[in-house]
Amino acid sequence: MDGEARIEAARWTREDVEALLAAPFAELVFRAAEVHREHFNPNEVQASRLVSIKTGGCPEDCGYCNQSAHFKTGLKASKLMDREKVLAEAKRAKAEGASRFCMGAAWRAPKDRDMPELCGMVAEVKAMGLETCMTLGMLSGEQARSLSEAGLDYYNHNIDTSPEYYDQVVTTRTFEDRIETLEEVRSAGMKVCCGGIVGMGEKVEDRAGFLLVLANMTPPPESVPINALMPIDGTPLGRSKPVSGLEFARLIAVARILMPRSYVRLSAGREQMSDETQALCFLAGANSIFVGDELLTTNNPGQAKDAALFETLGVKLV
Ligand code: SAM
Ligand code: DTB
Ligand code: SF4
Repeated sequence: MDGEARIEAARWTREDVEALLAAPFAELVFRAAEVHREHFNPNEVQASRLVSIKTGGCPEDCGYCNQSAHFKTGLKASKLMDREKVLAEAKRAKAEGASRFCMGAAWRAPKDRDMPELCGMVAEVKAMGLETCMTLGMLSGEQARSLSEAGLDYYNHNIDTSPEYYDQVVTTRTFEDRIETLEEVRSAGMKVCCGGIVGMGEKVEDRAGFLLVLANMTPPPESVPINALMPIDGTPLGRSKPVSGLEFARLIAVARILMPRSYVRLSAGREQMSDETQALCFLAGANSIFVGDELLTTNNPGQAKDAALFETLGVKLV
């Protein structure tokens, strides 16, 4: 069977995903760990570093986000970071062991006039020997092509939740808008980083719908960040009920089984997770994290804590 036919044959149904989400925990994690070992070294975890190159003041109303101008979160907005500062951050990330540098901007979409500067950042970060990733909001085909030509390896653009729950979370754009940008990213030849958030008051069916869309993308995203909501005071979702460690690990296991060859990233939320929950997630097939002491605007465990955890687990960050 050629590659394309194999991908076609591997389409998942809603029933498949719901059955996995309801499976006995030990069996599920065991199967996920088996799938993980078939495609990856289970003792290696990929390390990405985030930096917010344009913070706050965003016109979108994503109900989880610290950076939306619609909510009073107390965050100070700033303009696009100077290239020199971005490069200094990338240098630090590399020295601290990150292999990928992800630049995030609080925009609905980049302006065409910012593209040369953004492309310059990509080229220079790449020349430092880091993989490059950006997340800037929606892209036109032309913008996607110029980032790709500048050397951008990955574009992050999350679907965040199920198509059915999406308008409860964001009203200033549609689920379909997200898919259109993802298609532009693919057509421009970049790798796709696409995932979402749990703990936003969604139902189990929404988690199933969310994973189903990701798993049936052809091909599935190379990188799948699963974020636990970082609750932000002042946002509509700031008081949502947190997801337990076991529920989170279950989701990781299902993502691993549905997308055997993708990097599944244990993303936002590690700050609130115990070492034991994180270890369970790595056993269940998570094989990527954000390193460093901050994400975009919120906290992350940082180098000393992570070094101790990975030493204990015998896991190498790559
Ligand atoms: N503005 C761009 C966009 O929305 O695509 C890029 C930056 S945005 C902050 C990137 C992703 O971060 C969102 O899609 C969401 O999945 C995640 N995120 C934002 N706020 C979060 C929070 N409070 N907790 C967990 N994840 C969050
Ligand atoms: C993703 O899925 N998670 C990252 C990255 N992509 C851009 C962002 C997490 C943000 C957490 C909240 C904050 O720090 O503001
Ligand atoms: Fe803006 Fe992105 Fe935050 Fe939504 S998630 S408000 S688009 S920065």
